[in-house]
Amino acid sequence: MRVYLDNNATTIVDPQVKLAMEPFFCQMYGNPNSLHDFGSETHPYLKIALEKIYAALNVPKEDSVIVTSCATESNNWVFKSVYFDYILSGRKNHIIVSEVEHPSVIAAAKHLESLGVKVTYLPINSEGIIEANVVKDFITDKTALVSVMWVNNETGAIFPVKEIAALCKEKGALFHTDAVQAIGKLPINVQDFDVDYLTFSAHKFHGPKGVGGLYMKKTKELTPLFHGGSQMGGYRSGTLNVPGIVGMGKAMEQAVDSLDFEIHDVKELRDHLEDELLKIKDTFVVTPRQKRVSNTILISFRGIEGEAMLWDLNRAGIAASTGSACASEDLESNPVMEAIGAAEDLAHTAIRFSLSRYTTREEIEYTIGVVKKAVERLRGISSSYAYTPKSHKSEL
Ligand code: 7TS
Repeated sequence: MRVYLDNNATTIVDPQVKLAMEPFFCQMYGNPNSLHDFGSETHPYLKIALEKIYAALNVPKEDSVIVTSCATESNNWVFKSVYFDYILSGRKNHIIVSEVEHPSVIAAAKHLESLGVKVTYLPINSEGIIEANVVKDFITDKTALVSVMWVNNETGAIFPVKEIAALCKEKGALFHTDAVQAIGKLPINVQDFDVDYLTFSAHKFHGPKGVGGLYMKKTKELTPLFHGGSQMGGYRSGTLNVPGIVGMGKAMEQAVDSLDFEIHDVKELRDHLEDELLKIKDTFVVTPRQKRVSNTILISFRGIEGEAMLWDLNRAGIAASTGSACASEDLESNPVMEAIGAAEDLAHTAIRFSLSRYTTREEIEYTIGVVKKAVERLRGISSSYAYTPKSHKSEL
């Protein structure tokens, strides 16, 4: 059996999304900017796709949705443009990010730091959550940008972005949220709070890879990173990825339509998996279920290296993760486990299971059986588990 439980890394393309994209490879392949019919016949489809995205996020007509190549691009764009627009001009000199952002935010922030920008990395609490109040301790009149993800990709923890956005508004700072892991898992309404920029990526919600987006409020601006043509209102030049945009529109529409299923049915499967895994002794989950999206579990099995567990799971056909795939070639501890100050031996033991609307009960039952066997085998050969003093076994 092959079981895919790494949906926070990427998802299967929904067959209907694939179907919607197909005509734009070999039939309607014209460049939308060309004047002939090959080009202009793509326009209605692009319009419909963008309308679906506007509707899914409740974007008002006057605000912008700019299609990019991925979330990494959208995130980098916000940071680098804020540097050009607000920091280089001397208006502001400070940005705030959470310490558990995706590397495309952390690395962009560190790059700005190397250019002399003051950067604050907000700490998470022992449940893996950013508390809105901590922003108050650091935000000043000199803060250009606050960037806090909506949902953490490792734990599934939901961060209080609406409260943080309100604090930013009070202080005159821009607010950006990386909503990559929130789309299709939480209702998203950009008119519901003071968000200036919001990042998303199609391949995280059953759309194609290589296409993402950035929402931008009408009163805000960003310096383009790519100069060249007039595409995307001049904000992002380059020939439009027509199949990608059509696919992302369809996937976004489906993400909204299947929200109820995700919140109830996927949750039921996730909870069952979690209940069964927590019956194994010396296992820990950091973030309480009610503070997480419905598809994710980050669980530690004391005494077992995450990579060793992944190896056993992979041999049994199961895909899970020890952390962001962007870092998974290094034997590094999980960044969230490190951030909450988990003991070194536990930080290395975290495994992320992330489900999707395609996950079946049969797959979950199979996974439970495989994990139980793997824990037994790996603890049997683990010197660290054998020597862990009993008194430490129930503490993080
Ligand atoms: N932001 C978040 C919150 C993410 O989870 C990811 C990918 C990205 C940005 C980057 O997205 P992309 O469109 O540029 O690919 N996260 C993961 C993960 O958790 N495991 O593998 C990739």
